[in-house]
Amino acid sequence: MTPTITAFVNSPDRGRGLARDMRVRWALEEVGEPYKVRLLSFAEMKEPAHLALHPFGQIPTYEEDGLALFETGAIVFHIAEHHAGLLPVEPHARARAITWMFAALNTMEPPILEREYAMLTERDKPWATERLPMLEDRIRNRLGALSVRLGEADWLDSAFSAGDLMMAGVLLRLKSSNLLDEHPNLAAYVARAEARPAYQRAFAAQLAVFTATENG
Ligand code: GTB
Repeated sequence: MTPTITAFVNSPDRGRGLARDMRVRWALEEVGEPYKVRLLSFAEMKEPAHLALHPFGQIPTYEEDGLALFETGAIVFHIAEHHAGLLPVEPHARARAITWMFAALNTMEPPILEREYAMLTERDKPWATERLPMLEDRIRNRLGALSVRLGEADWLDSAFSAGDLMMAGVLLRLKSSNLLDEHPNLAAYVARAEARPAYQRAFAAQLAVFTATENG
């Protein structure tokens, strides 16, 4: 059965591929699995029908054969577990790839999100100019360590995996800052991920939603 995912009908990122359905679309494209998309407004995301799928009233969700999932990490992991191409078969390499997925979501993404929220909601506070550099230094700390680990490699653990998909998906959120460029190997890593045909297809699909919405 073709899976159905949910996405914003009118994404606040204006089609820049930053909403989290992008990571799910990308994973599905990597494994060559066709999918359907149900588009939702913010209001629809908070209605009972969607809350039954996603307790926090967010996107993305994933439905297939009576299974309903939420949380991008869980969805991408499910896709990677059920299709070849995103997780190595060798057990240790597989466990390491899964570890990178967790590292992306639990170690890299939180300080990045904290900075985004601060920029969106705290800019007018008297202490904002003092807090922002502190938040950016927390991100720098993580990027520095990740940069050392990646070194000159193309991907985090030899072949591209769901760990790289999740890590690049998280790092992409920094593209509008100069933080990534402080580490040329990380900037190149993200560019390599974006150049993947599966990423390109996923990006085009989510951009088409925004373009269609814009044009009424
Ligand atoms: N932990 C969950 C997951 O990983 O799936 C988080 C899901 C989540 O935050 N979903 C957001 C959402 O539904 C959309 S992606 N928000 C609506 C709500 O909570 O009511 C987050 C997002 C939104 C906007 C931009 N942007 O404009 O750049 C980027 C990312």
